[in-house]
Amino acid sequence: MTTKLTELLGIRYPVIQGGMAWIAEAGLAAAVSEAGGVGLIAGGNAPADVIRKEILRARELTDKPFGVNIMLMSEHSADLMQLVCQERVAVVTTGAGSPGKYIESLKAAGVKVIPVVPSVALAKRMERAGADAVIAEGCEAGGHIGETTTMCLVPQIVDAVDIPVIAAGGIADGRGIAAALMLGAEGVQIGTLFLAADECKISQTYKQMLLDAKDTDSIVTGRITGHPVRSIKNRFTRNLLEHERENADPIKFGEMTSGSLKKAVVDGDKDEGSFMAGQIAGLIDKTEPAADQIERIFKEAEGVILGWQRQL
Ligand code: TUI
Repeated sequence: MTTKLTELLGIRYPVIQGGMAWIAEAGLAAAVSEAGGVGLIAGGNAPADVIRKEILRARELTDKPFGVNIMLMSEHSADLMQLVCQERVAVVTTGAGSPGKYIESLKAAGVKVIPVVPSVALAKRMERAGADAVIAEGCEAGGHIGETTTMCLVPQIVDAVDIPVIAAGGIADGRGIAAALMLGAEGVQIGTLFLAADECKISQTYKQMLLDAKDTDSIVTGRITGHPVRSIKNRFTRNLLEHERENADPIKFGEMTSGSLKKAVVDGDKDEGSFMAGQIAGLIDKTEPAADQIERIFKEAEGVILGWQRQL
């Protein structure tokens, strides 16, 4: 499948793996890249020396292009920007803020820049600042999200910018990919499905919660802090929502959420962990190697598109 994204990055399938903090390590990134997509190492809140080791480890596992996701709320984001320039990583995606001030130096180092944007206004700003593409991420996605759905966000951003638009949020099979392409996207970013990849080393509890999740099992917390997060409903999300309704103290909220993603990913603490996942979790019912996931969903997409063309 050839699109502006496959041409921009020199890849086989137009899919970028989500930059899931604490989760997306070299092993997953390399597996996705080896399979023909673009794997990402998540910077999360980690310092640069940790991510440097992950970059070197990914290079041992694959000679295909991979990237780093830089979460701009991290205190280490400026150091990570320097690191990816030094290491000349193929591509950087960003989340939870605007990477505007870094784009010039990234491009000078030959790093492709693809910011995640939750709005038309930020997409336009990123295009003016020199971004190579944007990821339009709808609020169906897991983790930190904006307010607009993928279905509404993607076509509006496609109309507003000339750079390629990648659709994200709610995509986990070939129908989702085909729909994204119909909306004018040049590719997709997929996070939640890759939680079920064999190479994704999260706790068994996290995997099982993902496989068990139904359509209505995710919920958004944290609106009072201005940083809403979607995760799978559990005691932790119930406590947070109760706090939001009754006390609404953002500082206490920060204390309640601190360390909760690690509790999900590493400890498998089903009551106190933050099990970030998108609304599409309900569609995911099996684990398999990342390469099988990618081949399966793109074969499905091709089938959906060809079947639809035959009807015309
Ligand atoms: O970043 C994500 N998803 C994430 S980051 C994360 S770690 C975290 N944990 C708790 C609270 C906050 C973060 C977990 N999941 N997706 C990309 C994304 N970026 N979604 C929304 C945005 C975004 C929001 C505002 C991007 C830019 C933005 O700009 C505001 C501005 O500066 O104009």
